[in-house]
Amino acid sequence: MSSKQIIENVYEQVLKRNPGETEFHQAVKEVLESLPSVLDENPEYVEARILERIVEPERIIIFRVPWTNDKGNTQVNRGFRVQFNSALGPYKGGLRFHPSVNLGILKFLAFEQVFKNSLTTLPMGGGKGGSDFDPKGKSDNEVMKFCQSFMNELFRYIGPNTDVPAGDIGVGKREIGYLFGQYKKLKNEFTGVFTGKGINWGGSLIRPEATGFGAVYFVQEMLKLKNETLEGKNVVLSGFGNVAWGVALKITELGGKVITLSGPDGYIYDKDGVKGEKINYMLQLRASNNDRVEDYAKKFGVPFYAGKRPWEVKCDLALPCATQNELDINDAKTLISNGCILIAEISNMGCTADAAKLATKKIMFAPGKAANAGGVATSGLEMSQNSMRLTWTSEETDKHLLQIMKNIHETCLKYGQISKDTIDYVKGANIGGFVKVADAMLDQGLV
Ligand code: NDP
Ligand code: 2IT
Repeated sequence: MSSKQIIENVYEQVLKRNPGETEFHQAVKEVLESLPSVLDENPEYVEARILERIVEPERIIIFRVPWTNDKGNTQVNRGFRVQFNSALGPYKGGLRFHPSVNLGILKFLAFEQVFKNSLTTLPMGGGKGGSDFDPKGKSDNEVMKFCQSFMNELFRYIGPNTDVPAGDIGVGKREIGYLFGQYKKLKNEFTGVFTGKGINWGGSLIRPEATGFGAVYFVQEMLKLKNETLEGKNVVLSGFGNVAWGVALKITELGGKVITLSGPDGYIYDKDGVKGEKINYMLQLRASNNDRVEDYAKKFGVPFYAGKRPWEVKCDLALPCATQNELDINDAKTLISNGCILIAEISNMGCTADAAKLATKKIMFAPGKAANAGGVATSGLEMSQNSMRLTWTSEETDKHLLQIMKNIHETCLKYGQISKDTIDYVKGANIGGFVKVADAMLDQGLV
């Protein structure tokens, strides 16, 4: 059977076994499509059924999360942890609290995480979890109650050598604090079971900034290949959360100008650039739990476009930083015809498959599993510091982060250079991430 046929069969099986999980299908398809040449060169992967095994999570935990709101009413949410692959290390990946969360979304995120974590070269397997809990409008006390109940079940399945969660959409330092506190109480252990912890109780400097900083370092490497820099570039961002904040800081520091931010309500356009106190204000916006970016427009007197996405704004670089499939083929066409030279996914799977393919062909395109790996890489550095029971300076951590992002870029070139001028970063990241996991699975036998 040809490699292409093997891949098609595996994909058919994924569709059959995981009905309705469209985001998971999309993520699997994108990885499988990168692999024909790898299977041709490595028949041992076919023999050992690596593809069939790698698309199947090792374990999924689904649980009830009951809690009481401030009025004393009982609420019930659903909690999840997808422990996808532990060939390279303990399961590692964030928790997402958002009303849109379902099993298919968490499986796509956990699957992506397996290859992303492999690309970092640090010893981490892949996992993801979360809940359909909606933090919007909840009091601190309600968030704490929810987190404690969530941990009352999850604590059985995680640990510093088993599974190490972190943040993602709707889970930041506050939530990690409540989750960690409850874990500590239940286990009577102070260990590095979470990353993204507060700085004075085991967290790493630079972790809050790391996803954004790392992504900008990656973009810098891409631009270097075209003899370009960030200096003077107009950058369109979506989102206004933790990741968008880190990107805005680093782009501004390196001489670029961030001209948009967006939320579920629409986008703001700031022709002078989101800089200085405006970047700090992003943190307030996020912490307000209001889901609104319009407040920025009111505060700084800039235009707000209700119900619209920022991709219609003319720019040099477009960086989706909010959520999956937030930039589609029409957005990509608009960006390209407006002169955009680079799209990098900083949210996980920020672009639809056809948008990513078009951008790879016409301009430069980076997939999330490469571009946003700096967040989890710095989580890996936090784990190292916890194991050694010491802390590194910002400079030291940032230096490691920069080097890791450069290495990931090199890996993408190694496996993704398809002609002198064209690099298929999707292919490069998928193959680079896959081979390490596949080899480790071969070494460890049929488990
Ligand atoms: P935050 O919760 O801090 O911010 C998320 C942003 O995305 C908010 O602006 C949020 O608005 C918006 N958003 C979320 N869901 C939707 C939706 N369905 N429609 C429109 N907007 C939405 O999360 P992060 O900044 O941490 O995460 C942003 C992206 O980066 C995610 O894709 C995440 O997976 C990815 N990522 C995060 C890493 C990290 O370390 N935190 C690491 C690597 C990737 P609102 O919530 O108000 O709807
Ligand atoms: O998508 C991601 O890589 C994250 N949300 C960060 C995961 C982590 O374990 O730091």
